[in-house]
Amino acid sequence: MTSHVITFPDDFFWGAATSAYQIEGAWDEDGKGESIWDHFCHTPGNIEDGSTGDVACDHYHRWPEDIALMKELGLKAYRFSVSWPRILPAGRGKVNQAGLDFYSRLVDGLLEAGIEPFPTLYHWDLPRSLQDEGGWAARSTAEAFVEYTDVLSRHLGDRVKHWITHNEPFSVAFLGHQIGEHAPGLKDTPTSLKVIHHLLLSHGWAVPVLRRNSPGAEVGITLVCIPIVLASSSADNLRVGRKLDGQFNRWYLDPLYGRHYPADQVAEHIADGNLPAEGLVFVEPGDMEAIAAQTDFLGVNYYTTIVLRDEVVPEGENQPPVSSVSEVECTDMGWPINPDGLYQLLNRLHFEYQPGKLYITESGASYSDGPDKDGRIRDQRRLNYLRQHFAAAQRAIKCGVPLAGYFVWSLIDNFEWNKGYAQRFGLIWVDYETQQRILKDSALWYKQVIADNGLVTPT
Ligand code: GCO
Repeated sequence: MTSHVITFPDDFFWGAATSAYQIEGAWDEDGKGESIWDHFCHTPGNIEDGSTGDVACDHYHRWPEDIALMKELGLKAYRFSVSWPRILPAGRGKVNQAGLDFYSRLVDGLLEAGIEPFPTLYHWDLPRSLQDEGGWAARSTAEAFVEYTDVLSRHLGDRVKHWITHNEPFSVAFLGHQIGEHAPGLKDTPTSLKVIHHLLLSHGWAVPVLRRNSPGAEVGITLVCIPIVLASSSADNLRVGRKLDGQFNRWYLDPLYGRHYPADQVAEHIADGNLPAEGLVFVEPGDMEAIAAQTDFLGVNYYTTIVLRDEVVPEGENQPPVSSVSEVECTDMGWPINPDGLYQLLNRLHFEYQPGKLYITESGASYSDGPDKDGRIRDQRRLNYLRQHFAAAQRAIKCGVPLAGYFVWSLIDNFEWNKGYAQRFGLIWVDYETQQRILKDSALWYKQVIADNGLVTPT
């Protein structure tokens, strides 16, 4: 096998990502309000290992140590999320100064270390009091989000140059409101459609607020994109693939880029009884224009693809023929590994939607490898995963895709939502008993990639 060296653009943002609830802990400290995730985890039966994010990685107290680790890796950028109930404990109204101060110190600490902060405003921890008023199914939550955006960006807007409004509206809608595996634990597709609309609307309304309070900053949104791999070009496989692509990808991308919700999907939802015959009754005049606000970049979270099997599926059938885990190589999450899917996705997004600039705001793999007897963590599988996906990203750049950065999910092992602490995505190992951090082999390798702004890849 031969190998060759590939390099990245000079100003490429090599980063790592986390989110507030998954790492911070300190769930009720310094005036923080309760979030829907606090409530969800405190309700027995919701989390597979019975754990919570009450302490998590204790990042709320250990952030200086964590920034020192980022510096050691040579990270150029760090994507984190802000906990809305730390800033506005009841979701709107009274501001909690201690919450603002925490993120202010974090941003200053990052800048001092030469690391560009990429905050995400909403990574799923809605203030519980807003859920009591209907959560994202209520239009008033989108209004409250604008208030929160205003408070936060007035405070950090002078120092933050990259803002991400939302993380994965798909997951909020699907996991949280359709299958009930995430907070708030609802199983109600009609409600989830309203939820998506209000999430997207709140994004659109937040864009001008961020532009006003943070002049010159880049503003964007992060979507999880899940390409569908067809098994054949049979009419049935194409039909199923297009439907899934509509559900997972186009329903979010199309409105954000000015194309309204996809008509084929609207028709399906009406046929399935998820929407009334009149269609999208919750869309008010001006909404679609607001959602399509001009942004500076699209953040893409990429982990996996859905691999179809070629089987005839009756119309209206809810379970499409998806390949089983034993048929394809998967990570510990049971997610098929497909670096080529990333290459194709980046090209598709650039070609079809022209978002201007792209960042991979999350990409990574869960493997449970822990310390060997000598204390070293040989997570070769994660390293291979990253190497292959970095190479796919670089191929896309060579094809003209304006990819400007790559954030590995995740900086450290953390609370993986309803899976608890069993799944480990970190470049850095966390011993949850002692809160000790250890750089895994993948982290040491990544450090070298960043230093070289490139890597050696087999051809
Ligand atoms: C997501 C979230 C992360 C997850 C990660 C692994 O994309 O689901 O942004 O919080 O932890 O994706 O599942």
